[in-house]
Formats: sequence, structure tokens, C-alpha cells
Amino acid sequence: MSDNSEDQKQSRETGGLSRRHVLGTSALAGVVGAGLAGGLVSVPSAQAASSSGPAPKDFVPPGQLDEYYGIWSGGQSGELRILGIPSMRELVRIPVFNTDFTIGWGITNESKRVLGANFPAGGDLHHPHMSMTHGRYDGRYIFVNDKACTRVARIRCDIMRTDKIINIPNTQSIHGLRVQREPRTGYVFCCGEFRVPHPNDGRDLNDPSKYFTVFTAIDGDTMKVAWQVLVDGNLDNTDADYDGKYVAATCYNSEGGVNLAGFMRDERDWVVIFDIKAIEAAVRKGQYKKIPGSDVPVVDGRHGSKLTMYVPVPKNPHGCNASPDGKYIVASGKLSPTVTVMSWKKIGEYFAGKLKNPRDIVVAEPEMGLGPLHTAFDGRGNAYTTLFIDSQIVKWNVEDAIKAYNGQKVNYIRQKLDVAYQPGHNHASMGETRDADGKWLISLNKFSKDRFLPVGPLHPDNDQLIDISGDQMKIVADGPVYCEPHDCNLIHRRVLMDKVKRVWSRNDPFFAETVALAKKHGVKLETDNKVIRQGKKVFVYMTSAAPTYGLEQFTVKKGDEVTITITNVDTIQDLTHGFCLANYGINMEISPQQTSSVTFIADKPGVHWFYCTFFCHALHLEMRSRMLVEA
Ligand code: K7E
Ligand code: CUA
Ligand code: CA
Repeated sequence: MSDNSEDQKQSRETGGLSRRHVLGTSALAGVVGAGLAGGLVSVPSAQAASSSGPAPKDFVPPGQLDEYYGIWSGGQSGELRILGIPSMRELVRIPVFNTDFTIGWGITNESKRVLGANFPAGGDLHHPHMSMTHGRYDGRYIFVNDKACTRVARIRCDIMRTDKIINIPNTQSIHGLRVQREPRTGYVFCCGEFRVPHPNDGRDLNDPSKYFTVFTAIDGDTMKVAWQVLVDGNLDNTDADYDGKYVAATCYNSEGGVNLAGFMRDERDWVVIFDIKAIEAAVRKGQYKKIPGSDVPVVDGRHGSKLTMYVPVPKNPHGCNASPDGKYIVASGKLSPTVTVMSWKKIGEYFAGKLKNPRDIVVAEPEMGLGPLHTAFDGRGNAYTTLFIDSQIVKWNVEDAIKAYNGQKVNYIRQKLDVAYQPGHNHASMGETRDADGKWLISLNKFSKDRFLPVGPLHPDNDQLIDISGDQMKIVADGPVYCEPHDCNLIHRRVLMDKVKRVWSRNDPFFAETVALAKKHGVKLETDNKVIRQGKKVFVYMTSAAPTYGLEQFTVKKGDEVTITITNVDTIQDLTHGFCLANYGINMEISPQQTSSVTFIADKPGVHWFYCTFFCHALHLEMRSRMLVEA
């Protein structure tokens, strides 16, 4: 349905606005200008760039800060990444389900307490979402899912560290994850994607009639499962309303299939909608079961239940996105060229018994193009849907789509923009909140093909920055990223900047257990440098202050269980020390005012230097001491 000349016009526009091109032009102009003025030819400064024509919209001059935090899924890396937007510069990586040698995630005792003792090797992180209060980001937490190992984690925004990870029972593979918007988060909703028997202990292997999955609500404050809902079919993506009443999820396997043909058999699947208040009431009244092996209330939300409704929608829907005006929930069709627009108000009427047919809540089903996956919103009544197969983003108007559904002759499509290539999620700045500001859109493209220098058969993804502030979408920049970010949030810096700590506070709960153990040992972490032996257990306490550790050496015996606890007594921000123990595979970060600890068996006798791994001082290389292990 895209008009050819329109497409050509757009590709002309996007071609003319590539980042390389614009930067190249202004750099050249800067050089020419300097030459004409008789000055030295130098690297063009920010001023030179802006005085020689308009700076590209994503240009953030040296020393200036980005306007948005980009909270990026790290995909198969299991980590979360934070970018500055619009510059697309990566600021930090936050290990979540993965191990990380830079900060010692998976190595330090503090991280192991979060990960659990026998944590799996990695995770597949798809969906990061910040906690909200009254439909607005509140800067407390970011919640993320692990599709690989059926887990959900919470990241504390003040220190940007993972502080809780939990396993979700009675399902396999958590995919969709969203937060309760009203009154606050509150619940973290997550979708169990794979159906398996429960208990999954080998007794019912190849009897799919015994397979099922559940929808889960986690209490975001305690990180305990509050309740689960047994559903028909499976669950893919989810999103909640702005009133705290309902939450919806797409299902692509209504068939209960166990292979591709099975997942695709029927022409329709469904969106399942959960009545939060009714579920809470059922749990209060004890109308639930517990599934052997877990201790969480599971209510029955299968067909016929009053707690849920099943809305038939075209084949294998995927993305599930609530509009920031609080009115609609949009399911993207994937194998159907349509998206289905549903009204939260009508959902309320259905649950109140005023509407009989679940399809009565559908207010529009506009055609988009091939492979609609996810939809974003600009807060001005427009929606932006990715088309995976067409490699496009469609801008469309929601109210016009509703008019067209009601038989009026209106064109709801505003623009189709080619992206490079095969987009999955997109995300608009503040677009999943009441503060949707319609400035930037990110298209998270799965394929980059020829857009970057070749780096081997594994290509980076290509995340494109799109200016949506005007009538027409305009691509401003390409951003290569290590695959595979599925999703991101664009969060205005006003939400976070003042909440993020620059230096640890000494009473941070992140290392409180370590501090409590030191207290039991009678150790004052900020001043004491000593070794305490309890049988075969040895506790080594020391400070770090650039450029020395508090101990020049300590001695243990082969086979001892050694716990090294280091407190960085430096107070200057950015003055991080490290602790790397040679030939023991141990490294950890100790940032200003932080206490970090690690426990290991001293199984290799001899001299082992430990050294600082963060360049903290002119004498940083000299910041090293010895562990002597007696044979
Ligand atoms: Cu569409 Cu995991 Cu959000 Cu990937 S999911 S794209
Ligand atoms: Cu301390 Cu380098
Ligand atoms: Ca299906």
C-alpha cells in the first residue's frame, strides 16, 4: 500500500540526512573556513561546526550532556546498557544475568548474593522497563526479563546495579515484561512463553495436553511473586493500562502446538486481558491452587474464567503497547498486515457484563504492511509501527484509524519510512508514559548488512535514531550495537540525573552484609588492615587509597578459604580502584566509599601479586601487594 514516489522521496531524504554525510559536510566547511581566515587547520570545534551551518540534530558538543538516557537491552549478553541519546554514545554496561570481569559480577560475594550460588552462565535479556508512579517514570528501578533462564531482575537506578534476581515458577522462559503504571509499580507483569508440564520432572514428557504456562505478577518492592494466572495458549508480550485495572498479553500459540506448523495452524490467536482487581479478590478469598514445587497462588484464568477475557485477533500477534493517552492497547499483527486497536474503556464494559462479544472491544484494525511487530507513540495521537518484512516504520493516526474502521473514508497512514533493516522494537522518547514528548524514535533493526565496516560473519545490529518532532520522520543517525538489543526506553535526564549517585554511600544495602560480617569480626573497615584466622578460614581486611593497599603483604596456607574485603577510602568521584589476584581469575571493582569482597580457596602455593586494575594515580602500576601462600 505504499506509494512508490513517496518511498523514493523518503529514501532521498534519509539518504541526504545520514550522519556521516552531515558530519562530513560540516567538518569540511569548518576546515575551509579556517583556511580562508588564514588560521591553522585544526579539528573543527563544536563552535566551528555550528557556525558553519546547522549542526546535525544528534550532535552533542564535547562536554555537553545528552538530553535522554537510553536504557538498552543487551540481549544475549545478559547485560543492560545505558546510552546517551541523541548522541547514541554508550555510557555504561550493567551486568545482570552475565558474569563481568570489569566489576567482578559473578566473582564478588556481593554480586553472588544477588545472582544466587549456582547461577547459570548467562541470560537473554529482552525488555527493560522503569518503574512508574501515576503513569510517569519515577527513577527507582529498572526491571528486566531473562528469556533464557526464566528469571526477572531489578536494577537500582541510584547505583545502576542489579540488586535482585528471582526465578519464576510454573513456566519456562519469561518473555514480555511491563510494569504497573497506576498508582505505582507495584506489580511487574511478565509472560511465560513456553508451555511445559508442571511439575516438569520427567513424568509427562511428550503429552502436550499436560503442558501449560502462566501470567505472573511480581511485587516490585519485595521482588516476590504476588500471584500467577493459569492461561490457555501461551504468552508473548504484555502491557498494562493507565488506570491500574487491566493488563493485556498477546498469545501466538493458541493452538497449543509444539512445532512451527502447530504454532501457525489457526488463522486467529488472541490477546488475553487480565482483570487485576478480580484476580486480587480471588487470591484474597483463597480461590487459587498451589502447584507442587512452588509456593505462589495460581488462579485459573482459562476460557470461561471471569478473571480474563480472550480477544480473537489475526494470526500470531506480537507487540503489545498501550497508548500514552490512556485509551488504547495495540497488538501488532506479525503474520497479519494489521494491528488491532482495543479500548480499555470497552474492556471495562466487557468485564462489567455490558458487552457480550470479546471482539466488541476492538475499535480499529488498520492495515500497515508486512510484519508489524511493535508500536510506539508520540503523545500527539500518532503511532509508529515497525514492519519487519517491509523494513519500514509506519506512522499512522490512531483516531483516523478508528474512523476508517467505522466506515469513514480517511487515510490514517501518515508516512512510511525505510529503515535499515528488519526492525523489531521501536521506542519513542518518554512514549510509554503520560510524558510522551514525541521528539525521538529509535528503530532497533536486526540487520545492518552493509551499513558499517565488515567485522566478520556476525554483523552488529543497527539502531537508527529518527527525529519525529515534525510532520515527517527523519533518520538522523545509525548506531551499531552488539546484538541483540530487543528493546529500549528513552528517558529524559530530568527523571534520573539527580537520583544517580556519583560516590557510594557507606551504608548502602548493596554491601551491608559484608559490613555486618566485618562488625562481627570487630573490624573497622575504613581504618583497619588486618588478617583474622578462624581455623581454615582466613579473613583479610584492607583499605585502598591511591596508590596503595592497606596491606603490603599477607600470608595464608595452601587450602585455606580466603575472604578478601577491601574498602576504598578515597572520596573523590571517579577514583575507582580494582583488585586483581594474579593467576586466580579474580578481579573486582572498588569505587570510592565502596566495600567489595571475594572468597576463594588458596589452592596455588607461592607468591601471588595482587594489583589495581583501574588507572587511579600516576603510581597506579605500583599499586600492588603480595599474597604469600605457604605450601
Ligand atoms: Cu519483539 Cu523479545 Cu520484545 Cu524481540 S521481542 S523484537
Ligand atoms: Cu588504584 Cu589503580
Ligand atoms: Ca498461532
